[in-house]
Amino acid sequence: MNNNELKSREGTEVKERQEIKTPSLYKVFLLNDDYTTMDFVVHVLENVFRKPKVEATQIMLHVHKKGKGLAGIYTREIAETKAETVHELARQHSFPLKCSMEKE
Ligand code: TYC
Repeated sequence: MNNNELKSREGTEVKERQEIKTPSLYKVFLLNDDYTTMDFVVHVLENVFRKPKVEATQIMLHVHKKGKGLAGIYTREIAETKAETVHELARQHSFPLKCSMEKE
């Protein structure tokens, strides 16, 4: 008898229809622009994406040189909230910093 099966009182095995779905994951990218300061991008990577300073600096420089870079991978709602937080923080500081999301 596995996890999805219960024993009824008559001793008959009854399968419960329990669907177990693994959530889809989404990549959150930071996009380069000409106006957001390097310090602010590093601050966002440290405080929103919880990256250590050295890694945050490496990601920021990658975005600066290549145009975009991976900030983190999350389930959909968490990825959406991270992107919203970045856009709101950027807006508050009058920077045009943007994120994008891609389903893995
Ligand atoms: N290109 C910006 C500058 O030269 C720095 C920057 C890096 C901006 C990464 C956005 O996602 C970004 N000040």
